[in-house]
Amino acid sequence: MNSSQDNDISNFLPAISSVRNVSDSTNLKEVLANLIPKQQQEVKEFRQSHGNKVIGEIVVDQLYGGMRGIKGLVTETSVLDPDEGIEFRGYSIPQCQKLLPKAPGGEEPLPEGLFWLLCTGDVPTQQQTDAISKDWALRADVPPHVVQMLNNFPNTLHPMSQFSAAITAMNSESKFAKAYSEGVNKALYWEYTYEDTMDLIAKLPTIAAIIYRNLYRDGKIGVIDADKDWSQNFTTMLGYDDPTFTELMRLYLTIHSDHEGGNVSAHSVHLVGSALSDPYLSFAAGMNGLAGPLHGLANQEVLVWITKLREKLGGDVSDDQLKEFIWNTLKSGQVVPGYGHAVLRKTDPRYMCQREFAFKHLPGDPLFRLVAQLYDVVPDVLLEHGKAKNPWPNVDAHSGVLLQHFGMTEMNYYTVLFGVSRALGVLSSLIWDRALGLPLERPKSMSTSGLKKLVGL
Ligand code: AMX
Repeated sequence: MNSSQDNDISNFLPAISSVRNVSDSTNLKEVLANLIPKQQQEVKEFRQSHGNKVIGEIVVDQLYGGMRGIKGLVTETSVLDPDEGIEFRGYSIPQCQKLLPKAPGGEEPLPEGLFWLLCTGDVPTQQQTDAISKDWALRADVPPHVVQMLNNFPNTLHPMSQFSAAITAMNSESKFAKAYSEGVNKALYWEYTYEDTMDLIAKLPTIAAIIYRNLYRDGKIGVIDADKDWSQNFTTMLGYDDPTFTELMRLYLTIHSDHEGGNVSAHSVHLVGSALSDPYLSFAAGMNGLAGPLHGLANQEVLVWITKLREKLGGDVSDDQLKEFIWNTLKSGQVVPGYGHAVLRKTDPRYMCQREFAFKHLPGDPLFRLVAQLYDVVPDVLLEHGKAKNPWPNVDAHSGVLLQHFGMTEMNYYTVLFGVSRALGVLSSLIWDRALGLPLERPKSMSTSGLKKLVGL
């Protein structure tokens, strides 16, 4: 059996019924101010008419099993289907690649456009997207105490720890925290959350670039250009001038942004935000979750694992050698990084679009060929192993190999890039959490003896 699913990207492309855009304004805050009362009303009416409706049942195993499948959160920005993968406000990744505005001469979507889509549900115009690029470029400066803190960190401190600490320390700038301390009306929370969100997203590439240049280069970062897009400014600050790398970054920052609300990073941001911790503190919590090896750090783990594989087996490897290496990983009680998923039950479309990018831009790259070969071999081994509910690759199986190709070989750094992107999804969600007045999150927990009583033992 050949395990690889058909890699024709059109398989993931449902019909585009109608492309929505209802506003010409290039001011996102103004657009949101018009949208929010309508959505508040819709939710109010829905709760009044259906608030008591039963939508599921919970079995004991789900409490011990990481709450898989329990419908317990509202997230407006994206929905994850086990078979089709992520939909950003109803649009699949291939649809976003097609519909979202591009940079001049570029083919990949601008993440700024995706952010507009996540916030509003509308595919933005080029002008609306460009307005976000400009706004973020103007907000990109990082306060001196954060720069100083980053410069003082030992180079042994993991980039994700540096990233999270810098984000936490930036809450000195929080407009939400300031307004709250001055007694702002709760109806205005979303506006201050919006301002913090825009400031924070704008500053993340600068923080990420300082960490990269401090750890792996000369400590100096390039200058922001207000006429360039967010990804172009990011790659310039990182010190990369290959336009294809910038295109990769536009795609990368778009596809890693959001994966509905239950994943560890999104859920952490929502949970901490529900205590009205400001967006900086809430986002830092999400980044600490993203730094876990079963979540975002898997992109680093994949490269570490592949590097060990190459050290052991050399460059040209047979399928049988690969199988043996994979079995050894499993027998030693480890997971195969980059494979499996808590929700998805097919190959991750984020993997597929990175594979498409590789076929287009680096078809002969030896590491890409190895990753493609693994796609043919790993699923059968995982199926035979019989544990993983999903034997197919996830987003992290592919991202490192693309970054390596363009010279970003520092695998410890990869999760920081994931984190910069994740901000788009979890912070646009946080704006909506505040707009809809979602309360403090406080689910009920049970002890085993309490559960036993509940089932009649
Ligand atoms: N290799 C080996 N075993 C795996 C596996 C893999 N890639 N994926 C799942 N399994 C195992 C689990 O460890 C579990 O074993 P256990 O019963 O002994 O505890 C069993 O299969 C059932 O797990 P599951 O229900 O299929 O998955 P899950 O929802 O519990 O976990 C995930 C999902 C992603 C953590 C898991 O598939 C995994 O560990 N994958 C490797 C790490 C990885 O790639 N993470 C990145 C995910 C995407 C992301 O968040 N960035």
